[in-house]
Amino acid sequence: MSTRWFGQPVRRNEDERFLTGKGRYVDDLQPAATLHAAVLRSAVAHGRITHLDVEAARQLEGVLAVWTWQDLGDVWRPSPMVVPNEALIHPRTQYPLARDKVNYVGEAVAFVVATDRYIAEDACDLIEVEYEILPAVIDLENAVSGDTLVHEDVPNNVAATLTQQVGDIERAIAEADHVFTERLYIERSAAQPMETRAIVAQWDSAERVLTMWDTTQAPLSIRNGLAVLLGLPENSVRVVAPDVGGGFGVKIMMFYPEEVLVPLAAMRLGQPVKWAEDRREHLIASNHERGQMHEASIAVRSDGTILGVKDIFLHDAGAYTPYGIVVPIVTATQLPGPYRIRNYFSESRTVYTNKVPVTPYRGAGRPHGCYVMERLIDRVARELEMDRAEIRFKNMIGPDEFPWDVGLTFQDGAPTRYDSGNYPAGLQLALDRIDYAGFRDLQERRRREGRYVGLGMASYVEGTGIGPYEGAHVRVDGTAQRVVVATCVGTQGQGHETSFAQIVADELGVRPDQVEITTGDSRSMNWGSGTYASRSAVVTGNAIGAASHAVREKAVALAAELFEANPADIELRDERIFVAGSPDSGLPIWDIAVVANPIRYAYGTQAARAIALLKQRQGPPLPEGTEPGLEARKYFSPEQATFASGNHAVIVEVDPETGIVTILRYVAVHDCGNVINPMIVEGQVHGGVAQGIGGSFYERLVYDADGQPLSTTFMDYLIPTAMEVPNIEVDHLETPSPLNPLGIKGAGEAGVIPVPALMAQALEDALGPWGVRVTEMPLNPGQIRALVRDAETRATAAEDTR
Ligand code: MCN
Repeated sequence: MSTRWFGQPVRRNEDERFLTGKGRYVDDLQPAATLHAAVLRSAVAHGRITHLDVEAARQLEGVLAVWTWQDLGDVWRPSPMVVPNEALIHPRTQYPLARDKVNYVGEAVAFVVATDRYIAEDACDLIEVEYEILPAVIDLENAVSGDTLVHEDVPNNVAATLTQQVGDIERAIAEADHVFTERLYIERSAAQPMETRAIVAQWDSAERVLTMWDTTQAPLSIRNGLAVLLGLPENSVRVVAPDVGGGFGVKIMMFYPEEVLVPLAAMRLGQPVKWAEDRREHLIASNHERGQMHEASIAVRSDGTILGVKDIFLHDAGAYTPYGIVVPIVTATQLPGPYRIRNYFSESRTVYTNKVPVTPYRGAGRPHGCYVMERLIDRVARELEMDRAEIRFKNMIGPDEFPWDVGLTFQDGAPTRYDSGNYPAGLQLALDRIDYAGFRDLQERRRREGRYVGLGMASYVEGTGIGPYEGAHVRVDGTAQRVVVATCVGTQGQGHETSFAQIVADELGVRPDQVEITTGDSRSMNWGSGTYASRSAVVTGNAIGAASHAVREKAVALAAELFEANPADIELRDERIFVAGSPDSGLPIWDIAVVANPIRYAYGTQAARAIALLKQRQGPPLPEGTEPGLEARKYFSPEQATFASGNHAVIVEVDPETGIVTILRYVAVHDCGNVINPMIVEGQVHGGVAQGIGGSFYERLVYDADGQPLSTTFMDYLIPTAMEVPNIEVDHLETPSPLNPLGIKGAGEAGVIPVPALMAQALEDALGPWGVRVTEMPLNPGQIRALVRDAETRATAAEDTR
């Protein structure tokens, strides 16, 4: 019996390496004579550099270089604007080292290279730097109205105003029976991968080749950018992302200053240079996300039909916009979610503040959009006294309404057009799993015991798998009896070595553990862009599918010739290639790879029978028009995003005295089209939900009024642990995407998206007796307790006036 690997919960090929401590991370690399770098960072949020003296640092024994901006020559250029947009009229990107002004605490001011990290850090302490401190722009609303400017030439600190609309929102509002408005806030948080950022660079002056090992999610983009910046041919720069301990978006950036400074130092000093970020640096100087303030209105009929949504919001960009306005675009275009919204108006202002720059972090703008939409629906349900599930079903796009054009332009410039899905079925499944029908009884019973439980539900749609393209090279190595696959996406824990191998295994009739996937090495593929936007399964997966298929066709053609059979009758299964009906008479696929390489079989191999068969033929060793080697390279370029979706439901218990929330049950119904590996997808959903729980209750990046970050260690910035993350029950719904041959949609970010929305609703439900209203996230126990107290005070005041 042959197995179809696609769809199976195959154990991960990479796990043995990780679980036995054999992973190879950047900080594990220690080429001979490696030097170590450290960065002096701004201690003030906004200031002019009035004095900068590095002489004492240069004199310290063991120091090889201390650079300020003046030492960088031509390389002192702003980092590229990765995703330009017409609406972004005031783009600003960061220079590798600040010149006369700093714009956030953590901005790089000077760079030191020494024989060890201790000396490099000591040298940083010897650098004299003085600032004229300027008022800091911290609060989002003050930023747009105040006189204080982050960049003097950007009026009101507004980098971009983006309007997206469909239908006629003013008419919808005028015709509505009710219009409800909410002010909603989501605070900053950040990815916090287990492995912080790290770089090792080595310059081979004889070969004139620069090799950089980097925790980046986009090795090819970094390679291309570095080649331009350093004036080297592209193939003289090799960027490798080896094992990477999580990225979640924060490692997609191009360029962080160190990605320029470390390779430059390696070239100039002629010795390898290493820089590995510590956690404090990561918290204060690697990019953040979230941070939006919305004022949103929903227009409805009395029966709960949504007529339109209007959303005006401020997006905190931090000090620079290296990733353009991708995050607010995603928020705006994904806010309508699975609902039939014919009239929609969104206006975002992207606002500079004196904080760490904002670039996409898992979910990339979607948790905020989902939060706003779901909060609005909850408000309608409450005001109209409707069941919250019923109002959702009433307004959901039906399974027969695809393709559904939301009428907006997505982050890739293509239409936000949902390709397939079944949103009501997903919600129903989540509600059945969590026993929504029986919940009111449970809630009543618990309340009688003095316990407060609440249920939440939330739904989202997620654009995944955007272009422009990715490629793959698939080669059967007959001697090693392995299939070797090169891609150029990076991997940070997503299990690509297994899920991609499953696609290959099906095409070539081998096992996934016989397929070796290389990711993240710019030498193995020349074109591609990276791992982000939950795109690798869709884009690389389909490129791998196409390349494996091409290899299969080549093997079939060769075998047909050897067996004097019709190609249509050739099958591949269990590592063998044979004429249908007579598997025993076939050959191992590995032998076909050997005969596909006439040079190799000239040296003698074990594929004797295949060679003998081949020699019986007339003519050249390979059929005419056949290239040697059982290998192929293919690319896949999707025309637009494919839209995944999901529905989560939760039951929480809240202690009104302490504000502590316990998650009693968590159900995630997820639709990412055809699932390659359900176990991996479940892991992806689990990880996303855990980060969503962090963003709902624990993770908050706090700045004081002067722009000093207060969350600079894991004592202050709390990450949920296994104690806080409940058992997550995952169910898959599979509505294949019609936009790619494998019918896949992305899965990597999904889990995180609906969590704050869901938790807000569950909190309100649990604290129903107090009439608590949730308008911001995250909420810690003190804030939840304060919400209860405020509600009590309001109730007492109302009593008194009566
Ligand atoms: N998959 C599948 N079937 C599908 C869709 C996906 O089996 N229908 C599998 C894929 O083959 C892959 C994994 O699920 O093994 C995730 O695939 P995909 O959704 O394509 O996401 P990417 O591989 O492009 O990864 C990026 C995505 C993003 S954007 C963030 S952020 C994120 C995430 O993945 N960061 C992660 N998941 C992460 N997981 C870990 N462990 N670490 C991170 O940094």
